[in-house]
Amino acid sequence: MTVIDTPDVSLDSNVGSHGEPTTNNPEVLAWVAEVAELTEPDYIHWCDGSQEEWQALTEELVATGTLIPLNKDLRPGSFLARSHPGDVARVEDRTFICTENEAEAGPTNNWRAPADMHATLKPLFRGSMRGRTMYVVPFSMGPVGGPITQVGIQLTDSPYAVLNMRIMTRMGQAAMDYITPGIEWVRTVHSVGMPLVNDNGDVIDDVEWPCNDEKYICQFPDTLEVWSFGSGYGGNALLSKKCFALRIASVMARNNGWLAEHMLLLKLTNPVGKTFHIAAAFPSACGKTNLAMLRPTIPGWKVETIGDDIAWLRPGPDGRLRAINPEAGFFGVAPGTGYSTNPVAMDSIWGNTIFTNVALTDDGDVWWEGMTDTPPSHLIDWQGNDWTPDADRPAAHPNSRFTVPITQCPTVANEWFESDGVPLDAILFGGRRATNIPLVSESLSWNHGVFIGASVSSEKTAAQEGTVGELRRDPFAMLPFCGYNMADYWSHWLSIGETLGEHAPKVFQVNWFRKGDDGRFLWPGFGENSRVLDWIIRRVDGEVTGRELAVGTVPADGELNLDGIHVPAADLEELFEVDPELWAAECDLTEEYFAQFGANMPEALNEQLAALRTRLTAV
Ligand code: GTP
Ligand code: SPV
Ligand code: MN
Repeated sequence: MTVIDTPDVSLDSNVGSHGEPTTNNPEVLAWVAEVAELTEPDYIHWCDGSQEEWQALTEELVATGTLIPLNKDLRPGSFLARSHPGDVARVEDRTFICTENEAEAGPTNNWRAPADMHATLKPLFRGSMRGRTMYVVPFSMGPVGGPITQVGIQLTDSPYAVLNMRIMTRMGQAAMDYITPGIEWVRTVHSVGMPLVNDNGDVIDDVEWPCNDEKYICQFPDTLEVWSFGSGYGGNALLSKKCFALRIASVMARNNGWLAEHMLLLKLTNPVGKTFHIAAAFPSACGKTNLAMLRPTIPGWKVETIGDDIAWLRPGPDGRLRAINPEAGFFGVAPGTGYSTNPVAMDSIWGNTIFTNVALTDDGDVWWEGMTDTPPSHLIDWQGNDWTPDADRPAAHPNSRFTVPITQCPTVANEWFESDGVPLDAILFGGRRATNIPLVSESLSWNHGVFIGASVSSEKTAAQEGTVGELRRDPFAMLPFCGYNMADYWSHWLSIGETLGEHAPKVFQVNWFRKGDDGRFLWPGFGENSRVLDWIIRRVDGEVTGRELAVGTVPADGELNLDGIHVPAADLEELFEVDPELWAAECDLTEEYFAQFGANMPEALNEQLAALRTRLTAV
């Protein structure tokens, strides 16, 4: 992608379409009119996704101070945004699944009846876009018209969201042209909830990051709708992402025999040129982007990136499970990303990138903890204040992010551009666990794999509001993202396994985050994770046998390639240690966790738990 220098294009010029709709689909026209009548924007801008539109919007946001242009020589075409300090992450306690019955949403989701929620939202959205422009943002999740692709439109009063949507999705006229009568599409509405004219007609000054203390992130799966109010940040505001591609899509998937998952997707080529495809579900900020961009440290292997956050999986005509990444960009965690950990990400963000809540250097570039070993001697921190290394607070917010097109990723796989998806060879479940969970283990069957996915727990991160480090259950890394009853979701996974039969991918559990008593990570992680992928692929290929433990099959002595690194023998042993007592306690907690699902709980998973207990007592 080339960087286009900043010519003088203002929003008044012939960019996108301002008043004039870019579709004659009566359903779209009626819906846009209805939302405009409710929210009362000054103007409606129909986005065409063009470079000129990008140019005009970034210029406007630079003028208002929402975007800070970065040094063109160091980070061309790139911008920094600083959010309101209270609007820095997804707000799970303000996220609702709105279905007729509470049981459909299940015990792990916040639930409201659709009519109730609409009654709550109506007064909030009434006049909420006064003084602002409402952008009509058509987008395609997957190549337009592909067999796994879905389409949607976001209405938003946030030009920052529009710019991010243009990176994160295939946004623009091609998507709008595809949305013709008879095509199913998802309706999403977003307002930052800060009108510029109040009910008395008084004009209010705009701020750099408008948002509202009151936030609602509401999914209506029955009507394929999302309504999001009060936040401009990430998964709260880029409604294609978690709201549509996971919460709404998981329900579409259940109804139509496919799966919408919080998974990275990668293509692996082994030393003899054979290719494999792996999907991996890790909770937020637990290593998906890093694994998707892995640079192998063992010779002969090649990793190419297909996706880093979301995968849609569907049994294909050949009977295998095929997967696409429905997104077109990365919304990646900045802290911890550096040349020593993720050089591919560093090379992706050379330009054309929006940074949110990172620190600004004196020469107009960006910095965050972990980008380099030593920080610059002076920075402007994520809140706009002077910062020096002796400050007792981080310069970048722990959930600061970069938004960048996937096409800038030097390892992007050709398969990303294709619409049929890749056949999966292995599915990985992971989490951030200081104890108990081995570095890698293979499930004993599909159903055991579903049990492993269902019982994942992980330490909380900065990706959501709340206490970092607290251990919580995050089944399939989908706790905040499953649009229906989690136990029914597990049943769906079990039934997909039946459909796939012998074609089902093998299922593994991994954990890069096990710690020694002294608190240090036992496994070097990052590029060295290629050693684990190597073992996984050799299991898929039947080249190695492993050794069976109560919790699954782990590498037998010598099977894990450790050439060229030194992992002390004691650490290696600890990485695979399964303490029967600690695991018995883990089983008790799993039983307690499963109990809340009552009659919805699939019997096959209770059986897996019982079988695990039996295996644990047999050792
Ligand atoms: P979301 O975008 O929130 O879904 O996160 P993600 O799952 O893509 O996580 P990401 O790859 O951005 O990693 C989050 C944090 O974990 C970063 O600070 C990484 O540096 C760190 N991390 C990733 N992989 C490893 C690893 O193998 N070992 C260790 N110790 N840390 C890792
Ligand atoms: C996550 O939290 O899993 C993310 C970031 O990928 S957000 O878009 O905010 O959901
Ligand atoms: Mn994520």
